[in-house]
Amino acid sequence: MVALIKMLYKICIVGDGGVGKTTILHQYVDGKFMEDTKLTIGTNIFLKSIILEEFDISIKLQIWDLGGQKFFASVRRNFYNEAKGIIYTFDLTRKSSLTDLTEWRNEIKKGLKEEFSSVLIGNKLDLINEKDRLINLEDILLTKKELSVSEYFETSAKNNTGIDNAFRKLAIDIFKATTP
Ligand code: G3D
Ligand code: MG
Repeated sequence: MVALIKMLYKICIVGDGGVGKTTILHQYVDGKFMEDTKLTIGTNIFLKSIILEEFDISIKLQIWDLGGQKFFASVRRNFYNEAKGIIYTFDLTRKSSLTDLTEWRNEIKKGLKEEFSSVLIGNKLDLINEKDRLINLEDILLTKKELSVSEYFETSAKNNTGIDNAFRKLAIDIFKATTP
């Protein structure tokens, strides 16, 4: 099937430093687990093309990976301009990274006036033991509601679990939200 329509969507990935944002993007775009990503300073932009067969479209995702350091907040605000989608990311082994997402949402609300689609990712699934989860699912679902994301995904950037699904869902949400 030939993809007829081509789209370009800007997406921003946010969440506290160390949750795995840059590692997720390396895995998603290059198919590699980077053992030592440097602390992201400023912004990285990753490109990834995907085809949504069911809609006959080809989408280029332009994914902005923002430095998590608080002192960049003033610079960061501009980076949300024109974004159509947000990926909120937390670390399944660090509870504060989940609760901090509400602050991330407040920042985005200030910087992004247009409607946007969003999904939630709990990363580092490979590090947790199902029997004694540090963060319980109810708390995650509460945050999911607070952030008004469409879906929650658990991922491992180490094992490449769940990442494709999360981006695909976000792309579909954006397509549906922006196509008349
Ligand atoms: P950030 O971009 O959100 O700041 P990074 O986070 O991508 O720099 O990742 C921070 C650390 O977490 C890195 O380890 C990285 O290898 C690790 N990491 C990211 N995702 C996963 C995952 O799914 N599983 C595991 N086990 N580790 C992960 P270092 O040691 O370089 O700090
Ligand atoms: Mg980073």
